[in-house]
Amino acid sequence: MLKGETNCSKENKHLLPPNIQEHLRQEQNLHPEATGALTSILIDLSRVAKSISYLVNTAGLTDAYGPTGQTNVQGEAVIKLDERANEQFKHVLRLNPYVAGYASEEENTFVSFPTGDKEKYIVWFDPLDGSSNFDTNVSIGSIFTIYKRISDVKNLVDEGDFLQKGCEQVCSGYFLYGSSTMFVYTAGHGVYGFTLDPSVGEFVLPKDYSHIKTPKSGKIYSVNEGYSDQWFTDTRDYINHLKNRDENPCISRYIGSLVADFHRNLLKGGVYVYPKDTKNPNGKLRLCCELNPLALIAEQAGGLATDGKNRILNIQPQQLHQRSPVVIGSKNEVEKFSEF
Ligand code: FDP
Repeated sequence: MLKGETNCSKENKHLLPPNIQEHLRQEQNLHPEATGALTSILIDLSRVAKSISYLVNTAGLTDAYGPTGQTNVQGEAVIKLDERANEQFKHVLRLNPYVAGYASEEENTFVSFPTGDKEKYIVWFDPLDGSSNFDTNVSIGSIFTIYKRISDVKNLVDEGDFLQKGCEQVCSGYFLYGSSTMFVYTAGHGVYGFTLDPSVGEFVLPKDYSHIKTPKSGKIYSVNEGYSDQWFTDTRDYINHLKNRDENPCISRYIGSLVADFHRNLLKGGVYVYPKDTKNPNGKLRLCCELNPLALIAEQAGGLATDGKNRILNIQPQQLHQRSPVVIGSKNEVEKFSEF
């Protein structure tokens, strides 16, 4: 030990927080049955996060703002970065030896890769969520989820692989392009949030973001109140209750970027609601590529996610781009919705 150095400082002072590769290796070592496939996919996804983060941060310099002129499968205007982010995911997943196919929020149907014995996972992703906020430099994100394929490995993946219930997810997460870029994921053993250190180009795990837990109750409600004239009574009564309850009345926070709204509420506590209403009988958000991944994160952090009645993770998807209403966040506030 050097002069003046304590045991404590010797252990911790100059140690870097683990980067994502080190963290995933450690996690893999805890599971002797692990083959390294999931680690490999997550490391590849962290590269996708870095490249999209770069595209987001330099968009004003590279003519990346604005629409392409196309509309996607949802009938929404595709912006240039939607397309570029989608390409980043596809390119990296196609080269990963463990991925048998993917489905994207931006594309009509899934894509299968020629398979051998190794390709046992499929990946669902939303390449750029909240993209209508992008041109104005508001926080946006990407969402992904990974399932084990259930079809025979001798065949190409089929639709059934992509229509699994959310409770079958092996791992899910999101990238948040905010005041810093974050990579948040769960593989069913807690939620971890990495921050991109731009000085070295690595995702590192700050101590406070290891095993993220969401407060059991919170005072934020997030909903687009511009649609309140279209709401059904249950939603209206519930939101009124949150605002006017005696203990801890809620305040409104709504960015209109799902990942950013979800992430804030995850850390601070509260509830995000995208309800069904008279114009949108199934709400707006997509079950497979948006709600299931976030529901798994919410539950792993101690929160809940329902469609108002049913656990999101128990819903059997019937269609690839199926929508669902959602109430997601702190346990107390989500449970309260069922009383309305
Ligand atoms: P966007 O259309 O900009 O991609 O999933 C779509 C989404 O954004 C979410 O990110 C966001 O929370 C929601 O739509 C916002 O919808 P409203 O404008 O209807 O509130």
